[in-house]
Amino acid sequence: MIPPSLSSLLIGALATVASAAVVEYDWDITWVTAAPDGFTRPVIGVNDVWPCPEIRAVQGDTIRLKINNKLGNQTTSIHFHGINQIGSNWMDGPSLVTQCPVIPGVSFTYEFVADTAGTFWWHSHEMGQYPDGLRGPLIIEDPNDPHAGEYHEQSHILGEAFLNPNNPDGIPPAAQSIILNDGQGADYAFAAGKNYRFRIINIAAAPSAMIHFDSHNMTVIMSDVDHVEEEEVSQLRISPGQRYDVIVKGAEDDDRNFGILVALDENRDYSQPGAVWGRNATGNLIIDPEQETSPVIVEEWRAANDSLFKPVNDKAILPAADKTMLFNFNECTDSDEIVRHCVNSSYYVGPKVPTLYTAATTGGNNTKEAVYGAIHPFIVSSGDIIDIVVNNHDPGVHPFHLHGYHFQVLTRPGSNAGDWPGSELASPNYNQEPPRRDTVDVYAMSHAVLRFQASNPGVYLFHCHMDWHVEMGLTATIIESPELLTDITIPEDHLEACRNGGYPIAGNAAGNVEDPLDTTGIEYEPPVEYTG
Ligand SMILES: *[C@@H]1O[C@H](CO)[C@@H](O)[C@H](O)[C@H]1NC(C)=O
Ligand SMILES: *[C@@H]1O[C@H](CO)[C@@H](O)[C@H](O)[C@H]1NC(C)=O
Ligand SMILES: *[C@@H]1O[C@H](CO)[C@@H](O)[C@H](O)[C@H]1NC(C)=O
Ligand SMILES: *[C@@H]1O[C@H](CO)[C@@H](O)[C@H](O)[C@H]1NC(C)=O
Ligand SMILES: *[C@@H]1O[C@H](CO)[C@@H](O)[C@H](O)[C@H]1NC(C)=O
Ligand SMILES: *[C@@H]1O[C@H](CO)[C@@H](O)[C@H](O)[C@H]1NC(C)=O
Ligand SMILES: [Cu+2]
Repeated sequence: MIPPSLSSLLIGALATVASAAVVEYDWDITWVTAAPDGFTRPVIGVNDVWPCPEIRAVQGDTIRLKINNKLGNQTTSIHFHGINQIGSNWMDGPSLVTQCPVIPGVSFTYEFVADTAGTFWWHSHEMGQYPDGLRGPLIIEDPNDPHAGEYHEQSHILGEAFLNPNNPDGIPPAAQSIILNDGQGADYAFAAGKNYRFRIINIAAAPSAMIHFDSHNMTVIMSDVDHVEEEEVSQLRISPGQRYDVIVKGAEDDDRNFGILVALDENRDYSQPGAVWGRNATGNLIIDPEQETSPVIVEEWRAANDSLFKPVNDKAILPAADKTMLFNFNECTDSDEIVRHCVNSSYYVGPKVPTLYTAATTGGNNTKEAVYGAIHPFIVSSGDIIDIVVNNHDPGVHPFHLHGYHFQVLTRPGSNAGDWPGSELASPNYNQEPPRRDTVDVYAMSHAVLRFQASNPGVYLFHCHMDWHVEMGLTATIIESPELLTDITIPEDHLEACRNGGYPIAGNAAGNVEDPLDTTGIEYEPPVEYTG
């Protein structure tokens, strides 16, 4: 049974929507051969087609997506990035967190309410798989869009790095090329004086992108799915997982075609003077198809500071935290001398039982960290105000993503600001009207403080969204009100997916039901053989 507090939340949400529809998709997940950057390779598509389709619904609709794994040789799962899954945590998607991996030959259905409007995306949340192509936009239209009528048409642009999955040295691969809108370049019909809304999504595996429209500013209206006060900017930096909705107005009295420059900064500190990013690609705003577009010149990359955007709704900073999750990120090595990414000196190692199922089946022991194994469990209660403090001890910029919530960014200094000095020293400088988002850059040798109020019992990953770093262990798990998870109902086809794959569905991280406090069999070291 769904705990009463959850059902009333869900019913409340549904009751406010007049004409909610069910939007259904039935997808075969298949290998396809494609050449998005001119280089032919196998990619993972849907119904034998790649690029993968967009999911689109209206706020309040129910999205029902059935996937049939026809890959033959890989397991899969789908995450809906930015969707909070209120009352439906088991639909969140990450493998061995809220579900079992879906093995070849098996079908699995996701169903959730599209309760928030904005620009989301969906992607595989299974072993570094989305860089092979299994990802796409998820757009939820707002029936009461405050910007309705202000722009001419909707389109999206995807800044994406296309990566080589062959990686014998275990070094995170560097991007080999950029693809825009799943091809070489992104062209848009454009006209002077008209406004266009762009939904920009970075679905890359690792690199962040700088974006600049030649001779045009962008008016930012949303960061991730949160409305921000309109802000005119010339350059944006967008890291994997992040989205921006912007309006671009065609310049009057200028009928040239204009380039859109997307340059990968590879997560180095772009604020160094004179930085040039050689891996770049252009799209085009086409006014006259007969004309050439002149090259885009950027003198200096100086992206807008997204921690200064102003929220439109729920402006005030939440009250002081009840609990602080410290997340110290260091590079480290495992017992096989393989480089890992550590949280508090240890790396995430996946359990045998999905963490949500462990919480649901270990009774009163589900409030003890020991039952969860090497997942960096952090147990909180619904109602608690939580601060996540990331101390980044790495010389690169890393984008951190939280499942299930859009947090307030209280402080996010630039590079070399050092560790968080503690609440007493830091809190007087917190932004009193902090912007919210679900993926935030944490700068090199610096920190960030992120705040949210727990309100939806479940299991939530917090991880770097550079997909290779997830594989290297850079993940923690927030477990909210486990005592309310003991009687959740997991859909039968989700349990069937576990049985089909030979995964246990109950007990501690090793599947021990009799004695959940016995940690025998829990893995604390990653498998030597990487099977992704
Ligand atoms: C799985 O099949 C695809 C398509 O035939 C192939 O490219 C890939 O290398 C195979 N192996 C693994 C481990 O994915
Ligand atoms: C873009 O906005 C800046 C202020 O943020 C302004 O100085 C500049 O003139 C604008 N450029 C264009 C092309 O509108
Ligand atoms: C884009 O890349 C080219 C080389 O491919 C480089 O010459 C140019 O400076 C880059 N542009 C920017 C603005 O970084
Ligand atoms: C990291 O360690 C600190 C104690 O040093 C602890 O308070 C915090 O909860 C740990 N964080 C995680 C994610 O386990
Ligand atoms: C953004 O603005 C904040 C607040 O003024 C500042 O601390 C930070 O260094 C700025 N730059 C970056 C990259 O966040
Ligand atoms: C925790 O598990 C142990 C067995 O390992 C059992 O004896 C104990 O009753 C359980 N505690 C709770 C609170 O359920
Ligand atoms: Cu990272």
